[in-house]
Amino acid sequence: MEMTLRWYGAAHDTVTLQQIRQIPGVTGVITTLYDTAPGEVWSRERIRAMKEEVESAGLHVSGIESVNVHESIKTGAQERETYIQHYCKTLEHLGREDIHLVCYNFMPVFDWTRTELARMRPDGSTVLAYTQEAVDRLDPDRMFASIADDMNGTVMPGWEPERMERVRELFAMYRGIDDEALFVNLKYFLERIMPVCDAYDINMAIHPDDPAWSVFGLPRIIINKENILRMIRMVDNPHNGVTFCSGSYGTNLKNDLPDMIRALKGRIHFAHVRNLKFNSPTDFEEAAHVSNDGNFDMYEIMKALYEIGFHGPIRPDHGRMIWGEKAMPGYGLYDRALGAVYLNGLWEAIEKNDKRSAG
Ligand code: DNO
Repeated sequence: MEMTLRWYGAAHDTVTLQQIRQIPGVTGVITTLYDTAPGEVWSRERIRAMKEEVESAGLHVSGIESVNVHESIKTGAQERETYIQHYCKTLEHLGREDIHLVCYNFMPVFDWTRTELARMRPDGSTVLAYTQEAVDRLDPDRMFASIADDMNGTVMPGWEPERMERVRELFAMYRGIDDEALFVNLKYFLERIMPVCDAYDINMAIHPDDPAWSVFGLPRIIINKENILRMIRMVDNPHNGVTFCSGSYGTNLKNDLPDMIRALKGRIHFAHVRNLKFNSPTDFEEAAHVSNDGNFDMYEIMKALYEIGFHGPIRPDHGRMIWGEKAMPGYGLYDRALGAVYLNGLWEAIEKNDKRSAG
């Protein structure tokens, strides 16, 4: 595996490439062209400039998170043909620039959902948190307004003001679309892009829905073992793979994370590894990466990844806001750096044990 950090680009991130370069064991970044709209074709020139910037800092681009999917593709609207062609062009351009990993999601309207961006933990750190009660009480407009003030002056992925302005219209587009219809539209999209992925060796890595259940009555399908296996099998091509995100699948305590990892052997192209602390099954907050700060056994998660021969990029994910840092919530430098070092340490121990027992 390769340890990486997510980076939003110099114009959008509070963390610099130079800082990332100083985290021991981190060799690559996962990045994007943050100012592109879903459906836009990414030019080769812009991709090349992004790569050169990263490489001149002594790092490399390990993958893209995300190339966002236009809503018309998710809803199966007529304009999807144009947007699928655009998506294919972007994939081709990435492949030609030697980038071979693309993370995306198929969540209607919202990307991930949280109800608080700065919940205080007993040690004074702040974290992203979710409580179903708040979602049941608020409508999406009001929820957006209540969290917009906590973004520390940044724009969070999935919560861009342009998207929020269109929230009602976006909800209307999904009227009549249930989980089955969303599966059909995902299959259509994947079948159309796979030839390009084959030609340019692009690994597609779908990100799970977060939280892993329906919010505001919208359909959500990438939520558990059964559904993700269905998705893998319905378009049976090794380029059709997943981002294994422990923090997203882990929102549903019924999901057995190491078991899911083993079931997805060969199809996990990218991993987000983080921990959650549950106060009740429907109230959770994000935690430090170490096992004893949350509910997950991080050793078992890393061990399962090791055992399936995972060799893609891993990134520590989110993390607490600590030591007075002001950054995009979940994307500060300090706690993610601690996470990277911890996860690298776990991996090293697992690898050593394995080699020792193999004699
Ligand atoms: C949240 C992220 C997601 C993820 C997208 C992938 O912090 O994990 O926004 O990047 O869902 O498309």
